[in-house]
Amino acid sequence: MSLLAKTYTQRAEAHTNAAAVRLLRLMDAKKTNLSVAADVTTKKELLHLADALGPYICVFKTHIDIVTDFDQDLVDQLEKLAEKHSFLIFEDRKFADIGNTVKLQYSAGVYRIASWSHITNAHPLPGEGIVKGLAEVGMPLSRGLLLLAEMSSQGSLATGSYTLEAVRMAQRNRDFVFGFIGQQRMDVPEDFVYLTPGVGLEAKGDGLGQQYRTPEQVILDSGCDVIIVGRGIYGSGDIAANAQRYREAGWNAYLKRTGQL
Ligand code: S5P
Repeated sequence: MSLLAKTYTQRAEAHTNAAAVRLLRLMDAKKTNLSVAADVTTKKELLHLADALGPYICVFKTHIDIVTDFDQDLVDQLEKLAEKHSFLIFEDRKFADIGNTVKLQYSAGVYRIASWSHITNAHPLPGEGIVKGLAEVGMPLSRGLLLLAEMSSQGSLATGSYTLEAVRMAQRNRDFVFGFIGQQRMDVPEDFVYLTPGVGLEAKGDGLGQQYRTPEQVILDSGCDVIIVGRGIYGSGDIAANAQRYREAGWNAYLKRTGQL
């Protein structure tokens, strides 16, 4: 059976990374492959989005360093909401330094990301030491790492041989790296989970280089697994209704892909 015809649950069986197994199982259980990108700047807004959108999502993606009034209580409350609604937390930190530095950025400082974020991501740019450094912190905590193989933004330099090298780096570190931030699935034998930003049902871009595709293009045509949606959900109108629309579009595309619809 081809990888793309398999359900998330079937794919979970072949994964060894704890975060990947949890994610794949909870997507089928909750019937959602939607992740919300909560790019808001106050604790109140962030917690509101997590509670209001929690029922519709598999992953709550944060940029914790944009929250002006960050404190430990925010993290405590976010973890409670993750339990309540059964979603994983993904701090979109995009690490990009040498192994020793990212190890400290991941474990220490004000945010102590590794202590609460199930998933984080890194640019492969500095070379494999970045994965090794993050793994020293993340593996004992059963965390998972995504490599940025491609970006959604116009003019991105992460293309061609850079993207191929990202995949090779992931193949060599499968215990910790379970997938990618990318725009299209690369044809390799290993099962990697693809989380894909740059998703919008209406807008085509944002005037600052962002480029949007539809959930169907992402899940069905490009073979990715999770749609990441930010402003399409919280930008205007009823956020729960918006989330439901994206959830349905993403889920139907997955059902079509796996022959369930
Ligand atoms: O290539 C990328 C990678 C990421 S993680 N392009 C992106 O847009 N992102 C993130 O996805 C970005 O940091 C933001 O949090 C989200 C997209 O938000 P939206 O409002 O454009 O949907």
